[in-house]
Amino acid sequence: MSRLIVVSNRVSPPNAAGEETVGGLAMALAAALREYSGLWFGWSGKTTPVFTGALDTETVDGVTTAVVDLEEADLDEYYNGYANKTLWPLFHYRTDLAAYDRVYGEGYSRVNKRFAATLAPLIKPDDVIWVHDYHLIPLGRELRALGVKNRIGFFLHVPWPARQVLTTLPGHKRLVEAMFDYDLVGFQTAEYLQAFEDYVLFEAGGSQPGTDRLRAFGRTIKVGAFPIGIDAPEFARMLRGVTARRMRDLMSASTVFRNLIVGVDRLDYSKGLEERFMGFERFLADNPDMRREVLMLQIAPVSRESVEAYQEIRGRLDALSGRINGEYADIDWAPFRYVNRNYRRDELAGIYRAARAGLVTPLRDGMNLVAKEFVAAQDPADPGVLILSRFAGAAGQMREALLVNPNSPEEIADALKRALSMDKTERIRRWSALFAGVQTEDVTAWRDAFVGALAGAKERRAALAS
Ligand code: ADQ
Repeated sequence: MSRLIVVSNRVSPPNAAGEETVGGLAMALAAALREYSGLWFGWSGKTTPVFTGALDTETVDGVTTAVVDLEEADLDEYYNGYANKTLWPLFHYRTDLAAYDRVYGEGYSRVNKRFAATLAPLIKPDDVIWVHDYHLIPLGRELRALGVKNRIGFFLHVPWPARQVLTTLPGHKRLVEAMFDYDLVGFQTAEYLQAFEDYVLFEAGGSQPGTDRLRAFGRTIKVGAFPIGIDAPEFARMLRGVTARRMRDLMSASTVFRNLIVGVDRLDYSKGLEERFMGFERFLADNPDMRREVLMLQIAPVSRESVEAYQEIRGRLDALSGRINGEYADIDWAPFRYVNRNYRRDELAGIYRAARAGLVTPLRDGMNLVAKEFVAAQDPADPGVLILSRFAGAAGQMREALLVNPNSPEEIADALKRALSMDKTERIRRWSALFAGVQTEDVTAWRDAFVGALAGAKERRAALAS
């Protein structure tokens, strides 16, 4: 079996797998690599005055991580700049927040060149390379420029926007052209894949030589939809552990006689938190008889704090949560708990299990793993109800959730009422179908589907000749 090289912006240290807190992408990749004895390459998360390309490597359980420091300017222009101020908002349909600055674009291309130059000497002829996410779209192109002939695949974790949105990005064609240096390009859902095809056919003047092939810029690539899942066996193991059980008991004790509604997200404007808070407020206003029977817990650790849009949304959420409790709290009860810290993954598992309803209402989301974790954590004999945004990638697979338009506080309020009034038979029926999907379409299935498709992608040279 060929060695798998995974490249992503951030790399989680090998000993962070398991219960420690790491992001959705990092957890998925750690799980994906475990069976491959592969190499995981990316940024260390640290900065250095001058870029040296010095690698810090570590091998644990057969997985080698190799990380490199970046310069301060790289952090500003590539990570906080082009990745998080330009591409992230744009790919999440927030053209109002997207900043276009040539300096950011230059930083993005410089860092991708630096990553390529640092990685290239580590690549052996049979290695298969798998590049992840919007930070690294041009990496394949830079590796090709250095003569790397290996199979290289790219997977986008976030949504691919509609052509009309993407074309607001200066230099959009260059970005898409770079994707044609991969052998396989994967998206989370058929909808994002379709949006990509639409761009290639109608903006780039390309063609579709086969159902899973696209041709443009003089090259043919393989494309596909590969919905990511959670590490289901690992999650089940955590749920049986003492920390998860203790957390569930703690939550149950602190919500006695009340139904717990839970939301867990990074504090990000794409997650629909303002609309969600207003949806809960609306529910309290519309349902005086149910008011004192509920408690909502929103966990939202702050992220990307150096980007202004994140500071602004934080202020607005603080104000909204204060307003809800100010309006509805009583001397012995407050309806809303809003917490800005991280929890261990096994603690989260226990929190999900104690909840009667899970509110997962992003305005846009590539997939959303919290929806899947919530389902995986439920008690089969008395499961909670998942309320899910129709604009999360997960909605395509999780049709038995209560699907809502996350822009509408009224729809969220109605769905909450429905979830909290739902009889056990219906809850079990919906949950069983959701759980079956979460179990089978898990992270291992995702990895195998992508790596299998990449192995089956035609040799690059053959593709060029076709
Ligand atoms: P994210 O935007 O990070 O990921 P998501 O898929 O929901 O979104 O993953 C978040 C992960 O972080 C979950 O595993 C969750 O348990 C964890 N998490 C969230 N809040 C936490 C907290 N307070 N403490 C501890 N852990 C917390 C991106 C895309 C998604 C896509 C993933 C994977 O934006 O659409 O699903 O990558 O492809």
